[in-house]
Amino acid sequence: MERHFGIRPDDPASIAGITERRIQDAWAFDEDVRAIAANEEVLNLLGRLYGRPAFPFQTLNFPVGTQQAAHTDAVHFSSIPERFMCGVWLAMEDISLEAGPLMYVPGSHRWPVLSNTMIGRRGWQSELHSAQAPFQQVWSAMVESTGAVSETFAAKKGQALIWCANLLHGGSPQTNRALTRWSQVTHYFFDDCVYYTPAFSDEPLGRLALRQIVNIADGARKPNRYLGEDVSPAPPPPSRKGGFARWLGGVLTKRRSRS
Ligand SMILES: O=C(O)CCC(=O)C(=O)O
Ligand SMILES: [Fe+2]
Repeated sequence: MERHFGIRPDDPASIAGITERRIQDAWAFDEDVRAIAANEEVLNLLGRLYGRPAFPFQTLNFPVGTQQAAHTDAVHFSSIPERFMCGVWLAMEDISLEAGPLMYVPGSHRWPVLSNTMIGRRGWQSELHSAQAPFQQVWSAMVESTGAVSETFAAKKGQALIWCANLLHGGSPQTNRALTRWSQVTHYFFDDCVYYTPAFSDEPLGRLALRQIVNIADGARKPNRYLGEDVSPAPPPPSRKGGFARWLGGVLTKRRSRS
């Protein structure tokens, strides 16, 4: 991992100067990342907490703090029924307060889940540089109006924090640019749900940006299931022009007009 990011542990300039600040889905080529994501104890714990089997579907590895504004993962990854998603953030070293530790807003996981409808925005086939951006102001207003106070997680190596889909979390400011903050986030869904991206969906119109999910633990595809029925779109025909999104739009329109 250090080599991947061009970091030399004894060279603070190599840390301060890194250009790539995260790597997504390193599980596909790094067995350690995959093993952490598929850890049996974590899967068993999540299964007990949520009452459905959990499976990992995405990993993120961070060499340094993200300094991300507080957000929920529920705008990126949601499920039907809602809230069957969580993230597990794992410290890969003792995290200094100056390295920009993870922060979160205790209790915010119980707040309403924001949707495009609630903020007066159309999501379907929209383009965004960040799926979080349209919601940022409302999250800040919710924190202000409730008087909620954020906490930082000054984690020791090996400690983990589970965030529910709707928990506000982010990276606090990194005040020392020479410090690493090695950490891994694994995102989990639970069995027998529909998996989709709310930021690009208009739920009241039935326009769902469905996700094609693979279980990291065994590499198997996880179908989108609604009350036991497989509602996954068939894979796009290879020769068709116009991309997956347009094809998916067609599938959903046909499905709607049949019912
Ligand atoms: O590690 C962080 O600072 C936050 C990461 C995060 O928000 C995420 O992976 O969903
Ligand atoms: Fe997040």
